[in-house]
Amino acid sequence: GTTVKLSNYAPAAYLVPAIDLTFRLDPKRTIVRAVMQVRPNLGTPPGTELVFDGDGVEMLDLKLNGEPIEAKTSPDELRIENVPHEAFTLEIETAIDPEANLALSGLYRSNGVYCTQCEAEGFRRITYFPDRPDVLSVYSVRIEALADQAPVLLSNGNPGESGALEAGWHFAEWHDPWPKPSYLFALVGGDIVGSFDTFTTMSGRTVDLGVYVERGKEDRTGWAVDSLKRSMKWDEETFGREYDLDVFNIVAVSDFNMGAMENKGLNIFNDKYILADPQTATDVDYANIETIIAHEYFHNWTGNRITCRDWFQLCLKEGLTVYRDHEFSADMRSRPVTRIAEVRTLKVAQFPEDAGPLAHPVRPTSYREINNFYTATVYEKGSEVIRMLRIVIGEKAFQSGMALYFDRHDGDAATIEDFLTCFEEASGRSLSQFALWYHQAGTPQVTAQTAYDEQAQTLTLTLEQSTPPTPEQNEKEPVHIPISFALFGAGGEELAVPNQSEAVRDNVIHLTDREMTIEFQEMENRPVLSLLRGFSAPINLNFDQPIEDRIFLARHEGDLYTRWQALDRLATDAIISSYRDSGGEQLASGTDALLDLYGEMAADERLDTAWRALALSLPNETTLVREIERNANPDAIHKARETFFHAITSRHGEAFGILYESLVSNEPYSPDPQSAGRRALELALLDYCTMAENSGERAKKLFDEADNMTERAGTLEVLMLRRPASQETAAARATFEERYGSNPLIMDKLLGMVAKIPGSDAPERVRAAMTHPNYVETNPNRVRALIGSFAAGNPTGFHQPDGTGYRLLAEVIGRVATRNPQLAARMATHFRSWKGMDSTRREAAHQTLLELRKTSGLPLDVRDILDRTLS
Ligand code: HT7
Ligand code: ZN
Repeated sequence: GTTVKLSNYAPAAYLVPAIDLTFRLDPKRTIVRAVMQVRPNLGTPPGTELVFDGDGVEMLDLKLNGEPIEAKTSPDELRIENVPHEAFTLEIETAIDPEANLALSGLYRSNGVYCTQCEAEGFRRITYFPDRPDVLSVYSVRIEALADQAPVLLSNGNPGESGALEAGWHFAEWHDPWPKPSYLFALVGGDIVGSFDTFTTMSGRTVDLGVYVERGKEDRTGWAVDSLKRSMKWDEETFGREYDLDVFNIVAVSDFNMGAMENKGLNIFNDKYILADPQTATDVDYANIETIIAHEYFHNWTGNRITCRDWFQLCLKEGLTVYRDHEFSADMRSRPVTRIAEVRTLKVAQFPEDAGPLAHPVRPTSYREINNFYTATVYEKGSEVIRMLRIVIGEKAFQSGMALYFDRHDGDAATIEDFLTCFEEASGRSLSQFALWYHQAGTPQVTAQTAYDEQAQTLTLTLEQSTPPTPEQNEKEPVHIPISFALFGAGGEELAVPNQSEAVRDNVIHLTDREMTIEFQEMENRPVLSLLRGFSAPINLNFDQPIEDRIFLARHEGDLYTRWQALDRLATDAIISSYRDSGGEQLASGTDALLDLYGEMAADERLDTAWRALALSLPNETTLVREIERNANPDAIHKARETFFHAITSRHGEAFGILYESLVSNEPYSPDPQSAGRRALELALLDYCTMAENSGERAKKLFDEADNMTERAGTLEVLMLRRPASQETAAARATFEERYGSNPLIMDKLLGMVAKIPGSDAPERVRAAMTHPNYVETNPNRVRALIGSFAAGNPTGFHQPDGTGYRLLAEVIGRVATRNPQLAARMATHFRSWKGMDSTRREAAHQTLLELRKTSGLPLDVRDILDRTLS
């Protein structure tokens, strides 16, 4: 495969202002007739060859202005040498095989339902087309199908005519008035069932809403419909964005490569992110559904009305839309609690990417396979960059910049430069240094040091930044890092900090040079400094702050996110010290005050229960492994974390038991954040109690009595991970399998638990689970639940020193690669941290990767990841 470079961008030679598509749906041979209005782009010289993309399509018929024409056609390209230098009509008829399409890109069948996935380059698997986001067309679609096979026929836009045809066939027509790129095209046909509602927009228009699912699942759509209506309202209230068609449909399918897809007026979802009721979905499922529905809906403006000029600009829509869904969730739920979850995700998914061989800028400049750039860096770091932008230019300028962006670029295929220009104009500031966040890969490291001068009553803060080298970027410039901060007096009161300069204003330090020194004056006593409040920048902060100060912040910091951050840092440092000092066998010295804090926080009823639950959940093992950076031994990390967990348990086990009992409730299930918070705290405490009592009794009791999936799955997970070989675990697991064996999404939860049981026999356990009839390797949800959870969520199991974990992953990748390259490539990214392991593991991973790369016929998606991982 060749490398695509941003620097080679050139506008399309031919545009397609309108396209009429007719599909005659057949499982093995669907016929697609496309009638395109084509015209040369401005600046296209006469005589320029027309080149359209294709991917595995069979050409049946080709006409230009109604006449057959000579062309060079291959399955992956259409070339026509002599086309008129004016508008003309191109008619293309192609044949495709949806049932054989296991790559889940283009038109495929999921459980008998015809559906499409065209982002990024799937439309070319349907017909020949300039399949690039800067070619915008008005689509009219006619779908014909057997009425009993596909009674429901959907596409983008508004519905037109529909009716019966000969021999049991029927048809439906759709028209989308908004010009859109081909990646937003969608079609669905199947025996699916809709749940309907309406939404009245701010200008008083009625929009018909439909959420379609496979037959039999229709009573699990209520939460999705509710989330959609709240998203529509929120975008009107927050950004003044109104929906722009008469209908908005969502279809849930069971085979899908990602979470969901924002096709204009017809979002298609992985059904994991639609289906919910108290019996089958957990609180986390409810929260995920809410935020993903919002995300896809928000794309209607950030992505669809304003799209991307080319795929290098992916973060233009993805980073911004993640930012918007984060804000939505913060408004729907608790802001500090959602912020904690965001930062945890960033640290578990994006920081390791940025620290390893797959690191790339938020806006990359080259790729071999675009599907490999739907990454945590583009999405999550892309969102953090916008959050920083808001801090850097201030609330008012940020809001005007957004309004200007929506206004100026509506209907455009835009770039990051277009986006930033709006904020430069709105703020009157240059963003040329800030733009480095889009161009430089790697997580900046900031070192902070303080000195208090009692005589002069000053606190001096010295800051230093650097960004480590990343692939193809050795030298890094200093970036503009907004560091929110506060100073606290001994009584816990926040001290007023007068503005000092442009660089230190409104409780934000703008670190723009490599080094900076700040003096805080008139400090009668040594204040406690809280740095990086709210995680105001995606950096690694290296601040050698006295433990007492951190404990103080964990008690008194007024911002609840930052209070958690102080606690998280304390716990991380304690666990890493234990790892370094004793291989995790012994608790680090000086942790007494910290251990006390856990008891205090668990019991503090002034604090939100969801926050208390997060405070009790210790730093993630994967994050701890990354913090070690070099020669990591995941077994010792696991040990150190367990030792710390044990210490909390010994100190507070009894109190936690009493607290736990006070939280168990027989109120009927409700997914609201308060009730979810109560369950989260209850389950967090149960984990400690189960260890303290060395018994699964409490967990089994709640498992038996629970009326909802959150507590059933939560208790089963406590049992499976804390007491894998106990009687209670076996009994609960058997009941769970018996009750939910026929619901694959619930069985995925069990697969995830099996995958995460730590220890050397983990690979064997995963191998055994692979033989279960529920594990179907053509379905991405199954593979992600078992293999993804194992590789990403079980460091001791995956990083077995003898390489059995690595070989297991490699085997699965090898098998999946031939059917579904995108899924296989994503699984291959789990090797990304291999260089940070100790030498035994490193060697085992290296051998496995080299072997895997030798596999013949590996698709480009997988080769690209392996080549970069090994480089
Ligand atoms: N924009 C969507 C990305 C997506 C996707 C990309 C590649 C292959 C399959 C895909 N399915 C969905 C989803 C989103 O970010 O909203
Ligand atoms: Zn998105």
